[in-house]
This record gives sequence, C-alpha cells and structure tokens, in this order.
Amino acid sequence: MLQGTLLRGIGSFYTVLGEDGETYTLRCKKKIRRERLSPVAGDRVRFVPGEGEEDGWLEEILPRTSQFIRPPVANVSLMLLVAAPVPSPDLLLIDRLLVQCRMQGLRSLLVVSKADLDDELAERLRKQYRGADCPVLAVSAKTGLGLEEVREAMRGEICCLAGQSGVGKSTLLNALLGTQLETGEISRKISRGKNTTRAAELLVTGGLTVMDTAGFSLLELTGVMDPVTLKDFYPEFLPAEGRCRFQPCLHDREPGCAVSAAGAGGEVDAERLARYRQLLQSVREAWKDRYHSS
Ligand SMILES: Nc1nc2c(ncn2[C@@H]2O[C@H](COP(=O)(O)OP(=O)(O)OP(=O)(O)O)[C@@H](O)[C@H]2O)c(=O)[nH]1
Ligand SMILES: [Mg+2]
Ligand SMILES: [Zn+2]
Repeated sequence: MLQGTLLRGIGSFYTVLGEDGETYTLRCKKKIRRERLSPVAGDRVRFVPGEGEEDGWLEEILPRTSQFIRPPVANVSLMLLVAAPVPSPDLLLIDRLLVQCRMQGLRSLLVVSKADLDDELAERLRKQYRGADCPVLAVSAKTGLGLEEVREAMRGEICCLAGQSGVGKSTLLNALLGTQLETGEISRKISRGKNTTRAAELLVTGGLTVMDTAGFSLLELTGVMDPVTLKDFYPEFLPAEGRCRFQPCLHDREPGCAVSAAGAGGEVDAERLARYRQLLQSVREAWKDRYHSS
C-alpha cells in the first residue's frame, strides 16, 4: 500500500500524487463511499496502484486536520488572505476569513497584492493587524516584489488563497507557480458572472502545494457560533481579557470593558475593534435564528 495526497477527483476517478513523486489515477472503494466519506482534494490517502491496464484503488482516507465544505478541500494548513488597493479592500471579509481560519486551526498570512499601485496599504494593514497574529506581506505580480517571501512562507504547507474577486489571486498564483490560470479584468468578470463553480484542485509545482482558487471568495463563517466565543479568535484582546467589569464580557459596549479601554488607548487597533463589533452583531443574529433556519 502506498500513501499520497489527493490532487483532484473527476467523476469516479481520483488523481493522487504518491509519496514516490508519481501521479496515480485511482478509483474509490465502495466501502469508503459507504462510510459517507467522500475523498476531497488535499486528502491524505492510502492506495494500491494498478497494474498494467488495471485501475488502482483508493483504500483509505487518513484523518483530516482541517476541512472546508465550499470548496471541498481538506488539510489546508496555511491560508493566504489576499487584499489589494483595487478593488478597495473589504477588511470585514478579511476579518471574517481570519476567524474562519482560526476555527479550523490554520495559520494565515495577509497578502497585500498590487503593491505597485499603492505602497501605503500594506503599511496601514500591518499596523491594524499587528496584534492579530497574522503577518502582512506586500507583493506585486507585476514587479515581482515580495514573491520570494510568499513562496518561503508556503513551503511545506497545503495553501489556499482567499479574498474578494479581482484582488489578483489567480495572477498571484500564476506568478508564484509559473502556471496559466485564467485571470481577468474586473469589469468583464462581473458582467459575465463571477464565481463559476467547479471542482477544487490541488496544484503542486516547485515544492509548493496550493489549491486553485475557485470559489474561495465565497468562504464565509459556516454554521452558527455562540457570540461569546467570537472574541477568542482575536489575539489582540488577550492582554485585556479577564479585566472587564462584567464576566463574561463580549467587549461590545459594556461599561468598564477593558478591551474598549485598550481600543481607546491604542493598544488594540480601533478599526479592528469596530469591525469585531460588526461581526459580533451578525453572529448574534445568526445565533438568535439558529432554531429557525434548517
Ligand atoms: N497593477 C497590478 N495589477 C494586478 C496585479 N495582480 C493582478 N492584477 C490585475 O487585477 C485584475 C484581477 O486579477 P485576477 O488575478 O483575475 O483576480 P482574482 O482575485 O483571481 O479574481 P477572481 O478570480 O474573480 O476571484 C487583473 O486585471 C489583473 O491584471 C498586480 O500585481 N499589479
Ligand atoms: Mg481568479
Ligand atoms: Zn470587555
């Protein structure tokens, strides 16, 4: 039996990159399907290679370290959150994605792309995310700025890119990997309808392993979350945690809130805190509705 990583599944055939560096086309044992465990890109699998004209068989899916439903992908360990000067950055989306990553135990890196158009955004975000345990890197696919640093951060990880449509994810991937993924002018994309869904696929090139980005701009907080747990995904709140007048404190507008004080004093970034409260509001609403939505 060999071990490998599932790159993609098309119909009932699965492409697996074996530990020996060879690529195998496999079929999936019914047993696995019966266990309602559909193999997805990123899965570590054990398999028996085929002989001659025979198909090989995928025998076992090893436990997953992380899992996303849309797109279906397992074992991602590093998320590249991409923001750019154009389209203007949706930092609430970035914060949402950051929470999502932390819930799954992934590390994240904030990549500020198109740095050739604006050299201040990265600095601004570096300041905002200083306490957020999320490094910020400025890159430009156009000039090559920062590409080597991003590659360095990606080595040994299964990576994913996420971010608004048009921030340059595909262009960045092409620059990083030397691939030819489809990129587009923002206006053209919107007019023909973005977010074309297709099967997720893992690309492996030059020692880097990354999901092609189909669908990841859609990534959202999945399911419902107890509002009181949202603050646990904000590392910058930690120094003030436990020092609020009321316990538990959601750091929303409660009197005597130490996180509010830290926001006013500049120890916690005021904009991150304001967006936390926006996010908290939507988490609260989803929580209130949790028995109504099926
Ligand atoms: N100036 C400049 N433009 C860039 C850079 N990277 C991407 N662009 C442009 O930004 C536009 C969108 O790039 P894409 O790579 O298609 O964006 P995307 O994030 O993949 O978009 P979706 O696939 O819709 O999610 C294109 O017109 C690119 O040419 C860059 O580093 N500098
Ligand atoms: Mg794209
Ligand atoms: Zn508080």
